[in-house]
Amino acid sequence: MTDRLRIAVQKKGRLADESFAALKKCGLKFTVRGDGLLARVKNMPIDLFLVRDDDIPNFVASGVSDLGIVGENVLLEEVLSSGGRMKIDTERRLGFSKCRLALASIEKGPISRVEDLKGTKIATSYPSILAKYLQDNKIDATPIEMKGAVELAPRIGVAAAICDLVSSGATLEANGLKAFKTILESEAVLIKSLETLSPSKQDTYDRLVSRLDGVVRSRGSKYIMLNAPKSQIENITKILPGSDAPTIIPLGGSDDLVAVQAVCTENVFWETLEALQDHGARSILVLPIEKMLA
Ligand code: PRT
Ligand code: ZN
Repeated sequence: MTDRLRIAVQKKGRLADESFAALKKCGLKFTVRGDGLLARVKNMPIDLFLVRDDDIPNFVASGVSDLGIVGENVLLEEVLSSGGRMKIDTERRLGFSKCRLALASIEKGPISRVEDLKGTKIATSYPSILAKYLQDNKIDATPIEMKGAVELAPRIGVAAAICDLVSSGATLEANGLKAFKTILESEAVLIKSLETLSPSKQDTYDRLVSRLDGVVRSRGSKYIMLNAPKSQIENITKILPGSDAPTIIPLGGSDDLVAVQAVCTENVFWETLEALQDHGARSILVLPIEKMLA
């Protein structure tokens, strides 16, 4: 029935697994099968449309889907290439599939700065984003659209530079290329159609988004427990990454030691634990957080 909330997600690829994982962490139960276009969520009135990522913005803009999960790079490219006609709300940044769209050229070649691009051809799968960047920065260069294998363009003489997604940088390096300018930092976002949701869909949407917020917040968050001398509490609180008000509990049989417990919203590195130890913290435990609800 039409009252099921419809979400467009990538069927297969770099975005798909993490999109499915995020939805599953929100408690949605579903199975993705072979080449089906639809996955029905069993325990909530939600249907997932399984499509190519490039189709997601259009599915949402046209109202075929109420929501979508897509990379900002694809969203911006589709919106720009529609000449601004495509209208979509971006509801949330989801914190996964992070990458950057960067300009790169042959390492130790003649192009190592944006100014060197004048009069060149630049191969990219993101011609609209690149054209806008060139226009905004008054650079006279020509985007050459390639659907794939962009990193091969300089070697085969198709273009002097490329504008492509980078995450670890290994692909650039393997092709003798070096990034010299990031033009977009991207991550997965939740997008929404401008159409008003029916009250029952709105209710499903509100529950889903509140859970998604919890999933995003708990990602990378840790629960820290430790014992510490009372006199060091102020120093210890300063060291705990991204935590505001730790819980402090007296320890039975000790006037001097207290137990400190805190949610840390940033990564807890070994260096942090060592600094805590230097301030007298002992029995330090770092635990993963599975869910968080405000
Ligand atoms: O079939 P469909 O059209 O759905 O998928 P697709 O082939 O267009 O996209 P896919 O699955 O490759 O990527 C989906 C989304 O994942 C992208 O739109 C980005 O938002 C995000 N993402 C995150 C990435 C990367 N990281 C990434 N590294 N997408 C692509 N890459 C490629 C990049 O193009 C380059 O070829 O990986 C290579 C670089 O990686 P490193 O680690 O070597 O730097
Ligand atoms: Zn794609």
